[in-house]
Amino acid sequence: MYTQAMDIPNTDGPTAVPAINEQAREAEFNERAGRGEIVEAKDWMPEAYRKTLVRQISQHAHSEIVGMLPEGNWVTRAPSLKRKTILLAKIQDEGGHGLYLYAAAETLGTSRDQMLDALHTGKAKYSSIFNYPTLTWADIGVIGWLVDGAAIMNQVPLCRCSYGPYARAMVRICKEESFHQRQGFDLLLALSKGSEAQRAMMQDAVNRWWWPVLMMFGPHDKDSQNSELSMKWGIKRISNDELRQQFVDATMPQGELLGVTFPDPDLRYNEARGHYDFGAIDWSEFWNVVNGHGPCNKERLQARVDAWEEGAWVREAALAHARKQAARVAAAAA
Ligand code: FAQ
Repeated sequence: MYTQAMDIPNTDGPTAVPAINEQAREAEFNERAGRGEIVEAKDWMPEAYRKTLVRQISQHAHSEIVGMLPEGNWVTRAPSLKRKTILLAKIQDEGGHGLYLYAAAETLGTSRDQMLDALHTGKAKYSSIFNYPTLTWADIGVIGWLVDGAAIMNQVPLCRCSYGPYARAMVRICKEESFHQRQGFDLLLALSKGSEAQRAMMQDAVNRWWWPVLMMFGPHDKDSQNSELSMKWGIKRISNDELRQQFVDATMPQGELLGVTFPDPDLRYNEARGHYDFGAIDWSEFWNVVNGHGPCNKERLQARVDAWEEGAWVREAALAHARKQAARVAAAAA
């Protein structure tokens, strides 16, 4: 906990005591973060730490709820009742992840309305991956296997993030993501044992999703403007490039089991490095998508705005109900 050694006197009143030098307070914070101590919502924290956490957690929350849309596209067309129930459960989990994350960001003093407004007005980012279309049923398997697989790789270290509410939310999220990854792999395993057309559909989906999935980890470390501070504060524990490499290494044997190839002629095991080498990522595509010009950006944002507007009556009804309940409790107490 960060508060004990930092009992800062109240400086608001007439008996105000001069605040401890900001720099010294920040230095102490940095030292504690460096030791791996956990920061809680009411602890003192530098404004920049609070700001970057709100930035990352709210973007993460937006990614979860926007991420429901590409898969939602296939609920009515799942090939069996079993696959439909699995898909529904997965999509609901993603909605739940968004809620845990919005709640974690709210502990930093930002309201859910503010965060959603930033999403709806296009000011907030969400993961680039959800701006690609789901064209076939195999895309649902590939999202589970590769997109959730990449998400787990990135999110397991976040369970050790220095900010307690975020780290605790991530523990549960990672458990559920693990089910998501397995259901995707299981779906693809079924396709791999199917007809020639089903195997071709799976290969086509891998070809389309592979590069966008590698982009999920963010820009190269040298171009990652937030990494230095996030690593110093223990928000990020492993860099974008290291996580991307871990993901490629873990995925290759799984691809072999499914009998798929990857659309990268430079992808091969490098004995000397003990890792897979892979080709250059097209960063112009990445920034194009991040800046709102991907294949589905407009459609995704519009779907969220429509859901918000069409759900207004539910929020109003819930608030009216809460007010009525509160009035009843107050009347009973009187
Ligand atoms: N898309 O300086 P860095 C999921 C932005 S959840 C869009 O390296 P940072 C589950 C970045 O924000 C997937 N923007 O940034 C699921 C920054 O801009 P800013 C989401 C991106 O924060 C599965 C700028 O580029 N996961 O998949 C992306 O240190 C299936 C420079 O980048 C998380 O959010 C991108 N891919 O590292 C749901 C995990 N990459 O903010 C449904 C938490 C970078 O300065 C279905 N987030 N940018 O304006 C993180 O770990 C980090 O924020 C990174 C980026 C690693 C994403």
